[in-house]
Amino acid sequence: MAKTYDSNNVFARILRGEIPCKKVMETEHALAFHDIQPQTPTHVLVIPKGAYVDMDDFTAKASEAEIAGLFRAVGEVARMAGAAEPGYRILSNCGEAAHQEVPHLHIHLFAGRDLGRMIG
Ligand code: D5M
Repeated sequence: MAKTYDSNNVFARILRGEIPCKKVMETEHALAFHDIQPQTPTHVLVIPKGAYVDMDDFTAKASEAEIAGLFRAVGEVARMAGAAEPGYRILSNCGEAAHQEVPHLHIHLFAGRDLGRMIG
């Protein structure tokens, strides 16, 4: 079922410059900024600039360039943060079952400590 994008969600407002963020980097297709409630020493959110509700919406509708651009940005942010070694975790909550809070696709990047073992 097609999802309706709420253009007043907090990340849409950040993209429009209506509310501030602690920017890490920006490219043609993506914006990365620090999470306001960090769960790890490094906790960055990477979002597409296009209006996509979640990973399901994004992978159904986005162009190849947007998809590549988002994932390139995730890798670049991890390298910028010095996290490629010893490593990091990425996660994207998609929909109600995953308790997604902000309805604009975002990829969490966690790093800066041992992240433990997590499956499911
Ligand atoms: O995660 C949503 C995440 O978004 C959560 O970790 C807090 C973060 N958040 C909420 N508002 C802001 C602002 N204004 N700046 C930065 N980070 C923010 P979810 O996967 O949807 O549960």
